[in-house]
Order: sequence, then C-alpha cells, then structure tokens
Amino acid sequence: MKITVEKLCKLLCENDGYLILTHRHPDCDTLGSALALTRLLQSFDKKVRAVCSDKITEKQKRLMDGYTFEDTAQPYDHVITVDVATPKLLGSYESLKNDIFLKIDHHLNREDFGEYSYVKDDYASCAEIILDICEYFEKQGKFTLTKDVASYIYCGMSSDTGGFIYSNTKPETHLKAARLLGCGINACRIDEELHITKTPDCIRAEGYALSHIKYELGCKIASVCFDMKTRNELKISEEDIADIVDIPRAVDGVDTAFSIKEEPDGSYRVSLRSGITDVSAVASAFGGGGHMRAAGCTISAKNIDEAYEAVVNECKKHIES
Ligand SMILES: [Mn+2]
Repeated sequence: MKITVEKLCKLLCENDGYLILTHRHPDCDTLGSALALTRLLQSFDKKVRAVCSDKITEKQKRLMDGYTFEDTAQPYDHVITVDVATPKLLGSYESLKNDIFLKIDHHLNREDFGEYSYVKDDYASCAEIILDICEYFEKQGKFTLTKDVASYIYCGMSSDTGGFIYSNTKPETHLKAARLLGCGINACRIDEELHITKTPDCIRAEGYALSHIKYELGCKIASVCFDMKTRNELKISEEDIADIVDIPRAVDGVDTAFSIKEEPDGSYRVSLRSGITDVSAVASAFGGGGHMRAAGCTISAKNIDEAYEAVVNECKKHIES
C-alpha cells in the first residue's frame, strides 16, 4: 500500500523491532540511508539494526563510523528495505521478500513489494527521504538532526549524485545539502572519500579500462569488460572496479556506457550509465533495474563475449539519438 510521509512516520513510531535491509553490492546511499534511519529510530529507544548481504568496503566502513552491517541474528518484528528496487537485490535476504513491512525507495517503481511502500522517484537519493523523515520528527519536537545522522544522509546524497554533478541534482538537492552542512558535517572529507581517493589497485584497474574501451555506433556506446582471468591477473577486487563504468562514460560523444564484470560465480554483472537513453529499460530487459541514466543487472552467458553481445544489442534497441 502506498503511504504518505505522515503515515510512514506514524508506522515507525507505532512499531518496534526493526531489521533494515540494504541492497547487495551496497553503495553509500543504501548504507547511509539505513544507518541514518537506524540512529533516528534508536533515539526513540526502538530496537533496530541494519544489515547487508555483502561485506562493506573499508572506505564505506570509515564513512559509516565503523558500523559493519553484519547480521547479529537477533529476533526482529518488522523488515524495512531502503534503496532497494527489487527483492532480487537483497542477496541472501531475498528469502525475507514476503515479510517486508515497509519499502522506502527512490527508484522507478517497477515492482511493488512490502506491506507499505513509500517511493519518491523524483529524489536523487533515498537518503533524502530519510532527511524528510528526520525533519518531520523535528517539526514535532521529537528529534534533532545530529552531525552523525546528517553525515550519513550527506553520504547518500553525494554518492547518488556523483558529488552533485549528475542530472538528478536539482535546486532542492543543493538546499538539502546546505541544511546538512549547517549541522557541522565534514563534507570535504566525505566527498574526498567518495569521489577522489582511490586505492593503488583501483588506479591499476582504471589503467586497464582506459586502454580497453570498446566503441559501437561510432562512439555513441562505449564499454569496458573485466573477465575473471583479467581480474585475477591484475589482482583487482570488486571494490576496485565498482565505478569503472565512469571511464567509458567520460568519453566525449558517448551517450550510453556500460561495464561488464565476470563474478566469481560465473555470472556477469552489468552497470549502465547514459546521457539521454533510458538505460533502466536496458537493465530491466535482463531482470535488473535502476534509474533512467544509471541502472544495472546481472546476466548469465557462456562467456564475456556473449554477455557483451547481449548487452550491446539491447543498448542499440533503446539508444536515443
Ligand atoms: Mn540510491
């Protein structure tokens, strides 16, 4: 059932024993939203914990002040998902898909799940919804936005807007960020961690990507592929190539960019970015999803060349000129 923010806040107050689920291959929007909501609910003396099916990176751990998102297997009563477009993205928690009490999300709503759902697909990040919740309780005199909570929200916003440069960034996005900066957060440190600092392994992976970009339709489509052999040879982890799609996307004239990464289980993980093409349609053709200009999916194929052909053909169907 779709609900208003008032109803959402009422539900949060009336219930207890929350398990907050983030999406697999977590980014700082899902993590920041989950931790900010955790701290808010804890301030109401609620029992709550936030978990992720995947291990979070060292960088993410630093940004989340050491919160690990590991499961403690304690009992819970209500499951909340944040920034999760489809239960498929819950990883090992997908088994809880029929027990979801509340879905809080900002992706295009292609799949209804959860007893209650609150979706703002015009928001650049899910974290902004958490800010709305905080502000609702502030108006009631029940909560004051702390520096910690403001930092986690800012992490989500800056992460999903690429440091406030993607087209999802609106005047309101900056106004909300300004409010968070007013709480005394260290935005420079957060942005440096999110967008500037890279590990030597990551730089090596980018070096490979820079010299292996493939083009289609002139240079309207650009991509980079990493099979397990390359990943092993270069000793690059998932974390090192998490944002590698930004490399082909950066080329002048490219509209649609994608990366394909072979996973240790033999599946192929695809990240898509675009200037104008609806890449969420490309991703959903393979059972994935996301936003108009940033989406992803996981596909099965005999090898990376077959995966490449499948994705590039789907991109050609959708490309806008
Ligand atoms: Mn998000």
